[in-house]
Amino acid sequence: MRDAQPQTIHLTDYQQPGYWINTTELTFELQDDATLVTSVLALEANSAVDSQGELTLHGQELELVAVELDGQALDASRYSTSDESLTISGLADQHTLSIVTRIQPDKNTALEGLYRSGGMYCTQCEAEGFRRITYYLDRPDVMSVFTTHIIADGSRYPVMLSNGNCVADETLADGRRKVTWSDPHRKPAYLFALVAGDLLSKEDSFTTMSGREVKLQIFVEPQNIDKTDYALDALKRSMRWDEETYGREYDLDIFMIVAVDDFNMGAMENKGLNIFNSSCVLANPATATDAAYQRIEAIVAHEYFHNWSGNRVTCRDWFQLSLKEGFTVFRDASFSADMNSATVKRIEDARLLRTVQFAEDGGPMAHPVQPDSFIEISNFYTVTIYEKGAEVVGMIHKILGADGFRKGSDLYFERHDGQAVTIYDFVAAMEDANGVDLSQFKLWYKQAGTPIVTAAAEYREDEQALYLTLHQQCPDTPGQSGKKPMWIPVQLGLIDSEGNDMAVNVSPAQNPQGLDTWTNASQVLHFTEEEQTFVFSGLKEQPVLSLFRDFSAPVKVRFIQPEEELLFRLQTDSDGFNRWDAGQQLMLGWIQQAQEGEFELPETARQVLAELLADESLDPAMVSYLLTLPSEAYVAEFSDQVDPHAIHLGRKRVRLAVAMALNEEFAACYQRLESDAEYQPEPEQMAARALKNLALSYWSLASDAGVKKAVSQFGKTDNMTDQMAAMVALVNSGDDELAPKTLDAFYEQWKQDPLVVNQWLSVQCGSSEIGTIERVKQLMEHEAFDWRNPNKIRSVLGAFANQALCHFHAEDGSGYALLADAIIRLNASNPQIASRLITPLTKWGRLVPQLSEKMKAELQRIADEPNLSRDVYEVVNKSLA
Ligand code: B3K
Ligand code: ZN
Repeated sequence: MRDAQPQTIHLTDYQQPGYWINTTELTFELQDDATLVTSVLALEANSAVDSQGELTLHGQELELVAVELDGQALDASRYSTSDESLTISGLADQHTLSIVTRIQPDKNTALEGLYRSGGMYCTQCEAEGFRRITYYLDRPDVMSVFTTHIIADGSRYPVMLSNGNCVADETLADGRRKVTWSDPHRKPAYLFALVAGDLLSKEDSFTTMSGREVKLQIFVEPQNIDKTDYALDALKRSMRWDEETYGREYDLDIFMIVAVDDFNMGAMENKGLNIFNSSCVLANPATATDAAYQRIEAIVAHEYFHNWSGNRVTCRDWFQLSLKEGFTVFRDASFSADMNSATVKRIEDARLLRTVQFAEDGGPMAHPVQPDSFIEISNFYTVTIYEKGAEVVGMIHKILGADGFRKGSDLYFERHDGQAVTIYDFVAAMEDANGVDLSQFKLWYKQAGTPIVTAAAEYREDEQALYLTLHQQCPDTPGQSGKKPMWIPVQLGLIDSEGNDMAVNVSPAQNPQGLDTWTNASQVLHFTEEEQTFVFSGLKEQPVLSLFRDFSAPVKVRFIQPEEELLFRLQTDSDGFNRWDAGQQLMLGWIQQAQEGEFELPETARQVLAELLADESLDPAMVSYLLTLPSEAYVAEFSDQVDPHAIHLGRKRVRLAVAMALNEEFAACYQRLESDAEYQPEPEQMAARALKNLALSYWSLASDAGVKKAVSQFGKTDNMTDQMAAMVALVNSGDDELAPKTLDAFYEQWKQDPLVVNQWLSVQCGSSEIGTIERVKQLMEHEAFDWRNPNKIRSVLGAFANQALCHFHAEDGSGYALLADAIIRLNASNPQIASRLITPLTKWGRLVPQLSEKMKAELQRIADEPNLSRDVYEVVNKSLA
């Protein structure tokens, strides 16, 4: 909690530290009332900086017990403390500094630093949690070799883990157990981890490409031991993939994952000891949906990949966060694309960008991929840093091609292994390995906001040529105006009347700097000026244009294409992503139309959708996306002024119209895909289930036969994917008896399993049918709810505010008030979670006036609270500015 006005930290103020910490030896004595931490640091002055013998270490909520310098108690005149620091003066170039602190893991509800989750101790140090353990230079450019001793009652904490390898395990004279871990790799403190608990582990092994055997272990609470197989399998596939794709192998003898229930985010890449939110690692067929399996696969891969992109090469400062996060998300996305359907992965990425990242980029918290300033770094673990950052890396990949990109990443790892570097070091490696100048491209890292690309095409029959004029403009964002044109890779295709891609000649020559990217296989235009006209010649007929294939740049596209061209592309575009995109544009038009009055599905569209449903040659997962309407949040992002109730109504009408018009087709599709095969979490089965359950959701909306089928699927299935899909269909059927009956039955069946109960909470709170304010309030009083557990808060309040939009935006403002009350409460206990929950309230600027004012008033009410955490203070004040 702050006592003065929170300070803004600027990238331009970066300075190297005055001292390095060569080694760090930590001893944790875990006791019931408190934990004693002794830290012994080998300090060495940084010759590049004149520190005048003064060293300021970070610290937060610490009780200082003792300070010794070179074995002697330090005189009180030589040091001073504040709420957030310990300053020592009169230092020479080299010292051994020992510090003893006492901390209270039991009382730590912020879930940063060392805390208790259920019966176990665990840590979360990124970004600045280590300073809640001991006084330290808690900044990523200070890298040290860590040794960790853990002393505790061995019968209560049979498992005691830290980074690296276990080098000693002894019993002390007083009967306590002491375990020692040593990590040979230098690392910043944010990668430190400790776990102690009564845990079981599932073990496996992996032989690296150079023939070293690595022990793999997943630690869980005993009741979860049957939920570890999939994560272990995903881990091995990730390890192999990183060897094959990037030539990188693992570098310790052991790799451990620990599942904990109370965790602020998904998972954490601590060196050799990843700590996971249990929802992102535990799965078995009965309790986890296909979506959960895929999330687990992606997050296990993401954290593993950080071992190179993040740990071996880390960030110089937190403004460089996207160096590791953007690159690592790009890597995990490529992995998921390789493991499953690349088209579907791209669709999911684009959906996230368009609904969440574009909203952030267009709102009060907009910031560049490399921010210039922040108040609280925890607020910058955003979709912009992660997902837009990954898109920026993806554009480098598109510009350089796969081989060029690999040359660049090889050079990057070779140059910077063991270092803490900047985003521009990454770009420089890409440039140097390929002899390309990416100066203009780097604007993607510095300019916030989503560029808008307007396209106009004219076919000149006499010349047999298509003139394509592109114009780009990037809107102003807080603190940034007058943006420069960016280098935008535009992947495109020209489609003939048969639906085939045409061979293309383009002028002016589009190979800047000798880049060989314009080929008929990979048609990437380099659009670098504010306005540019490209001429495609030798076209015997007027083509249908397919722009930004594969979502080749994170931009908004303004290109008006008639309905029949969109339908044609939905049927024929050779690029699966753009097939989906054409369909979404079409459906968006329907939803907008249906906001004005009743809607009937046009017959031509009905036929195309029917053909897609029946076409067994297509990937069913892709078809299920082709037939999914844009979400309300997606539609909102495509509206100038947002009226959530009109959007809800329009979408509901279109959904019902599609369901009615294709009732038989959905029934037939469902029946074709029904299967008795034993559940496996593998791509082919998952794809079939996705389409089958999509068919069920429409079928149950329009006919009793569909509802009956949902009831029977709910009752007899061996897997959560089908059970959950049936439950969602029944909850949303509008049947006042069936919905509560199904929910009660589900809770009775699963009340012992917290992860399943969270899904149960989230289905209700996120439902536009039943996720009313009253229900959310009831569920916050339910035995299944717990204010200390972030997963529960997300399942209830996150689902409500982000999905049940017609209730969240209740006309009287009560939805906003409910959320604001929760934020105020959580501000005191868990500022990070409180701050995350503000996002839905930051969107007041684009809402219809009557709602906008009510939302803003709730933000103001939060701002007026005393004792706001830095986290909440920053988001609320920037949103009101
Ligand atoms: N690096 C962590 C995120 C830490 C968040 C700190 N507030 C997980 C990840 O991106 O892999
Ligand atoms: Zn990450």
